Amino acid sequence: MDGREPRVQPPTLENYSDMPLFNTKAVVHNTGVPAPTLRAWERRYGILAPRRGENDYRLYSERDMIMVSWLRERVESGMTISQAIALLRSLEPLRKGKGRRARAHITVSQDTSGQPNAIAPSRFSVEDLSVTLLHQFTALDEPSASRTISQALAIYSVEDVCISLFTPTLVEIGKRWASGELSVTVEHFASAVIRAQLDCLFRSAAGVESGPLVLVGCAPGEMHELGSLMLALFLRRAGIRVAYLGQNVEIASLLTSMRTLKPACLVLSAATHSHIDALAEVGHVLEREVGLRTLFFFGGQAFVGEPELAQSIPGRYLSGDAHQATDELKKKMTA
Ligand code: B12
Repeated sequence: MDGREPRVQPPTLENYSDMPLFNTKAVVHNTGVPAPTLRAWERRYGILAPRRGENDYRLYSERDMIMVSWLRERVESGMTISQAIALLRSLEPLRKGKGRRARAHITVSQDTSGQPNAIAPSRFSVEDLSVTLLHQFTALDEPSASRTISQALAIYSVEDVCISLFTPTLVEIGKRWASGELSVTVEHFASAVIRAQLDCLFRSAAGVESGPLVLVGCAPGEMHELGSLMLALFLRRAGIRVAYLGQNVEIASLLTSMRTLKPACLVLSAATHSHIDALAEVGHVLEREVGLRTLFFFGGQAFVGEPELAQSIPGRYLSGDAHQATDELKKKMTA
């Protein structure tokens, strides 16, 4: 994950005693996991190996209890127990500093009825999740793709999922589409699923109702909106009051709203060169608006590797991804 640590850390098991001291009742009491579930985890996944005390009772260690509590938390966050155990096994080597880059690996999982179900990741690095997601998008399998996204969100922050999972997956889809390997239907399907997910995160993030307003949208004519929607989401999560304007903003009516609302910033995104002139036009229109003190920012894929293209646009160019732009805007707004 581009050097970023997963949000979920594995339990530091070696810090706890492995002395077999606790009976099943104590483990149930301390972890909240019922005894039959504990025995099922033991039997099916071999994760616990209680020793036998007097009267042949099972005895667990403090280390066992920490592991059981950790697994319970993962299950509560939406994983199946087999996924939680796979996650534990894939995080352990990372924590011990022996992190070996996990090879892309996909398995067929089973649902609760024991039936084979859709492709599910057996490892949880973003690279592996991306391979799984690509597979699910290609199969137009929305329930599985949504489950993979939920798993990613259970492990990584929203920002990391957007920057390190969604963005490279979409870029890969774009490459495969351009080379004819993947159909436009799959491209549309994948962007619709991701857009719905971003929209859901955006609507459910607690938005502030006062303070300087930031308007975020796409340059006139620009239909690539996922980058700007991510930016709006990150800004909202950073505590900034934001309104998301969507694709292809229409400048005349936007200006009417801006005269009333007096936003602190307008931030527009361009993904392709063909919309750079439209950004320049917005900049010129805003320059002519005497009395409107809105700062005009722009950025996006169109400028990557060619920042000189920004010079013709009256406004402030923001380089970097949506996460870096959020930090930058936050600094500017609190300065
Ligand atoms: C999905 C997609 C579409 C969807 C978009 C759906 C939607 N609701 O957004 C649809 C089907 C509409 C589409 C249409 C087209 N597309 Co298209 N599309 C893509 C694809 C596969 C993914 C785009 C995406 O969402 N990426 C993920 C986002 C998150 O990345 P991003 O936009 O770069 O944003 C990141 C940064 O740039 C930055 N950022 C973004 N905005 C901002 C703003 C600021 C201020 C800052 C600081 C940072 C920032 O932060 C983000 C996170 O890191 C790309 C492939 C690719 N390489 O991206 C092709 C791609 C962009 N499309 C391409 C093309 C050619 C087209 C069409 C012309 C195809 C056609 N013939 O119809 C049309 C043009 C439509 C238009 N008028 O704009 C080409 C562009 C080539 C080029 N360089 O000019 C690409 C690169 C595919 C390719 N490999 O050839 N597309």
